[in-house]
Amino acid sequence: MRHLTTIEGQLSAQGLKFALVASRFNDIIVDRLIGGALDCLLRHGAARENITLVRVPGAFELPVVCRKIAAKGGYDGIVALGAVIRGATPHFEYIAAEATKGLAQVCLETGVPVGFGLLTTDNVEQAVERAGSKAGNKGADAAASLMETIRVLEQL
Ligand code: INI
Repeated sequence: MRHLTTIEGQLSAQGLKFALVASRFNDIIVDRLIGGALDCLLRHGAARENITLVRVPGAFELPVVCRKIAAKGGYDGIVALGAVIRGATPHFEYIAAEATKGLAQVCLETGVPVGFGLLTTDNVEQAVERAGSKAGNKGADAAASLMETIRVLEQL
């Protein structure tokens, strides 16, 4: 790779403004995702006053609220956080699919990157594993990916 021009993003949140958009549904899980995302951004140089937390009822509401925030301007990126758990709902597939598609659409329509921190799991145990235990913290992962993406976009 020595002779390639390589563009890659640094993991730095310094000087950036973020919105965390988090659902209240399954808040025992989502609160851990918020904590993970916040901790990741702060440890990478974000200022607490440059992070805004917005709460929405459920995962289904994440896209419309993220879209408004992205279109309004003033934020370098958004972390969307939620948990859709199969056991808890017969319409798991619809909510998970619409939230996922909707968030992708927000990124592409507005150009504002959204970190995807929406858990879609078969049961509560799997969600707990991804919210700060065995399988790490997907809120923190989404925040790190967002930072990296913002830094790549800045260079293009
Ligand atoms: N919302 C979630 O974020 N996770 C879920 O697991 C869930 N279940 O199980 O139904 C859920 N439902 C609420 C939905 O996202 C909307 O808030 C609601 O339908 C009102 O529009």
